[in-house]
Amino acid sequence: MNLFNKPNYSISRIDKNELTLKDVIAESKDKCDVSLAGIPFDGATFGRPGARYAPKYIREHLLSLNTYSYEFDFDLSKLKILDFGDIKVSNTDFNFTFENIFKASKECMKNSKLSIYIGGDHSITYPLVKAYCENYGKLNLIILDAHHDIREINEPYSSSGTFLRRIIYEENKPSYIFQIGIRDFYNNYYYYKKAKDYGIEILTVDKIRKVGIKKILSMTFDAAKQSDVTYLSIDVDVLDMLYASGTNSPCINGLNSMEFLNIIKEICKIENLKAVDIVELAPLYDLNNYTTKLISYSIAYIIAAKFSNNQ
Ligand SMILES: [Mn+2]
Repeated sequence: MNLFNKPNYSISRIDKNELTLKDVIAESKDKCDVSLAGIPFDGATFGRPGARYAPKYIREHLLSLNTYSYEFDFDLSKLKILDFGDIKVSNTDFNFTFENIFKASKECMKNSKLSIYIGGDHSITYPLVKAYCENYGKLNLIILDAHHDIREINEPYSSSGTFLRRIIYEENKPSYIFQIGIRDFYNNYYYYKKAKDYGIEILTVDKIRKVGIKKILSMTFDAAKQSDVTYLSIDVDVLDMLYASGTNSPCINGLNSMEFLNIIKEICKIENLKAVDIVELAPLYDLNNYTTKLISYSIAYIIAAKFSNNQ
């Protein structure tokens, strides 16, 4: 069975001298440097759904970006970037969805050096991390998020605030877990203690600012050295709500766009970084598409940071 739906988007060109990402995206399922896959699932959202529209909105913005980065002196057209399309999901059927994500991600990881998954709500990270643990072994999980997401699992109802607990309950679970960008007043002490008990390394926004990005992220490098693969999961609400209105649960006192990109740049230095997911972008709440634009830019930035030698 084909696990993907073909994406459709319309991007118009105004200048024939401009090379955009759309021009360099390949569609054949060959070996490639970067694979992209959308996961339009928000069936687990508790609150404001709408992350199912993110892959469509992000493609429109991402693929209309130009390919050159001054910062990295690198042109993305040097790479083979493949769009697998959207993984087939059902917003009312968790089992079908998670199974499809699990299987489809194996196709992406097999065919590319770096896979970028565009969610969807945060529940999609559960089948993805499970697939990477199974395929690679020791996994180093780095999460950018305002929240712990380790609520009790209460079947059959589930919210996206449970994804990490699902991951931890698996037999094949990550060896290291970092939560970067955790916020005051949006989490409670009970889950903070639980997160500590689970061995999660918690890096609050305050701590990041006090210690500094480079220094604080050195512990993720040490964990990566002890691991077979590193997986980065980005919840859009790690950004301050002034930069990210387009999300289920916007929170104040988060990262600004420069801090966000600097953290990403550091993490992209990790050699065994093989997967990135970006979740919880809800375009219908997004003021003037600002969040969508920032996230699309950050995807291009991740690719340039990862594949250039100019860090
Ligand atoms: Mn969150």
